[in-house]
Amino acid sequence: MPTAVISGSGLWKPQEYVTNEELVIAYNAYAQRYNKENAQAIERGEVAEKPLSSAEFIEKASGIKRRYTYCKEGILDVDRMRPKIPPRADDELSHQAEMAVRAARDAMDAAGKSAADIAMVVVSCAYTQRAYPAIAIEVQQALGIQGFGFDMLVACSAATFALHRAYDAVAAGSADCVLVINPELTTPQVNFTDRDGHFIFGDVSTAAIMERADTCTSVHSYEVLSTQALTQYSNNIRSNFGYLSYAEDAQPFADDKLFRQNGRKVFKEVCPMAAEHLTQQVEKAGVAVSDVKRWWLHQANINMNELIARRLLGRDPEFLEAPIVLDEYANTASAGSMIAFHLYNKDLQPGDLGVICSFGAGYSIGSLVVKKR
Ligand code: CO8
Repeated sequence: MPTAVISGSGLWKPQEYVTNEELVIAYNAYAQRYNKENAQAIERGEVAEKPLSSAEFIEKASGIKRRYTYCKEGILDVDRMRPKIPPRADDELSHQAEMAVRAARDAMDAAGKSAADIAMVVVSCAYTQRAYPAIAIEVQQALGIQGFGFDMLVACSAATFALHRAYDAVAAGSADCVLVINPELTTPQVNFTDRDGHFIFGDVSTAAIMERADTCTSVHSYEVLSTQALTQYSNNIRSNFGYLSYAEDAQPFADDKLFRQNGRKVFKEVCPMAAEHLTQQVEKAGVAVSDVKRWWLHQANINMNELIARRLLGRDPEFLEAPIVLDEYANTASAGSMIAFHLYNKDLQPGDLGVICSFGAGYSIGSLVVKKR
């Protein structure tokens, strides 16, 4: 069986970003106007008053200071409260394909691969902007890649689960070189009028190349020692957005069609699941937790990551043991652990071990144990 390696990673981030302070000013103005307009119904108990948000709470509860936005326009406009993304014609590169292509080129450069080297393209993320034609096939065409491509949706575990598929393909011999891309365009699904969730997400795109070890020429490459996935059904993170709205005569952009969660429950349930999964995963790879030099964890909440790292290590982690990118990027769905990997892997030495791990909606947990070559 061929050995599979991650031979390059890529990152593209938008130029625009929104700080907590900007977000809170816009949300509070919206909430105060809403409460004024609905004062009598609130008084009668028919409508719930909108509570105010605070930048201090957001940073303390999540570790987030700001988030990149593919399109900032509209998000802070109290008359709109959502991004204003200009539509593109069918014969133009779609927004999400453009994000994907930018990160893909970065990963291909890092791995020293050209379009001719790649056999399979997987676009995997929390949402694709349409069902078909697949974004992966559009990206394939834009990059001039032969072979085949397909899209995958696994919410926050989309990147790790796609890397699993890439590993399987390389190991089985069905593709020698795979391009995995995670164009996370999350802000159109954020309810910016909801105090509990308006601060959580940002937009970004990540990519990685998985190939056979014997074709790898990259300076920084990682042998995949093992992969592991776990899913367990939960309604605690949910979006009902989907194509049935048309037939259900449902409002396609109602609150239940946007991202919503019971964050406290998710925190309590997912932390022990993730810690247990990771312990089993490194055991399966035949290594001890203490041998792992770096944990590239999913980035949803700083307190969550610190708790999981403490459970694993029995002490607080050093920054580089489990790097955090939440302050700058916020939660970027599946891209979080890949941003951490991309920014913090080049200092590792040959033989050093690391783990890439995601956890989130589904619930879903995915991980890969890797060794620097
Ligand atoms: N400002 C001020 N106060 C607030 C705010 C706010 N914005 N929000 C809540 N509060 C208040 C609450 O009302 C509460 O007040 P009280 O104590 O008086 O009742 C108090 O602050 C504490 O509230 P919480 O208990 O809710 O606060 P937490 O400390 O639990 O923090 C978090 C909330 C940050 C949401 C936290 O629970 C969390 O991060 N949980 C983990 C969630 C998680 O990991 N989710 C994964 C989601 S990502 C994913 O799966 C991908 C989905 C697909 C992508 C979607 C793209 C759109």
